[in-house]
Amino acid sequence: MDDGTFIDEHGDRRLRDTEMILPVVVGTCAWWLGKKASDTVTHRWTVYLKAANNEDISHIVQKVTFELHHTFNNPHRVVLQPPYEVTEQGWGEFDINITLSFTPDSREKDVSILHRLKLYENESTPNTTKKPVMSEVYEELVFSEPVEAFHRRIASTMPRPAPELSCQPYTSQYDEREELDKLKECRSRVSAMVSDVRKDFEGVR
Ligand code: SLL
Repeated sequence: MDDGTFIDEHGDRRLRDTEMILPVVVGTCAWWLGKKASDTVTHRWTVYLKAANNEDISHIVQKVTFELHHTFNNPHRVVLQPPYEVTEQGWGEFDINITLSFTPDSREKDVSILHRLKLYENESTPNTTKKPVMSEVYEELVFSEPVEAFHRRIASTMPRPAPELSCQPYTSQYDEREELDKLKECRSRVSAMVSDVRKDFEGVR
């Protein structure tokens, strides 16, 4: 009888035609040090990864690795427990590679997200020590046809709030519904563009 599962090539039972979506936010939060700033230390900043709804995801995520610029001591920072964040001091903006590793029972491959540390607002906005410069991106991690046992374990775990990030008061609230609507609108705009291009192309043939 078809119970909606199948056995993959490694012998794991998986859920057919099922997607598990984990909405996350990666961000940086940077404080200008003002009078305390020196040439090499102008800012204190934090890079972080969190669930978009601020829930604890330590039952899904085994570790988060933040790859800093090589000018930092030990640039490869591994965080095993939430809050998933690294705080540092420095002078320059750079791309941070953030790698998520999932719990072994998920059988999921690591996922990497590149995020740029932002220290400055646009040219017309002066530096201030009153509030940090934020840069956040919402991402949806998709587990397609997840391992059944992993899916069951996640579904039966009581949700609980994650420990607070050091810049929690400045992070945005993400409404999942709203983000999904935005994604849907982008997709339909892209498909409209594709069909326009196709029509133009057919016109010149
Ligand atoms: C830039 N491409 O030129 C970038 C590099 C590197 C920032 C930025 C290190 C601080 C320390 C630091 O802030 N590096 O020495 O501990 O703008």
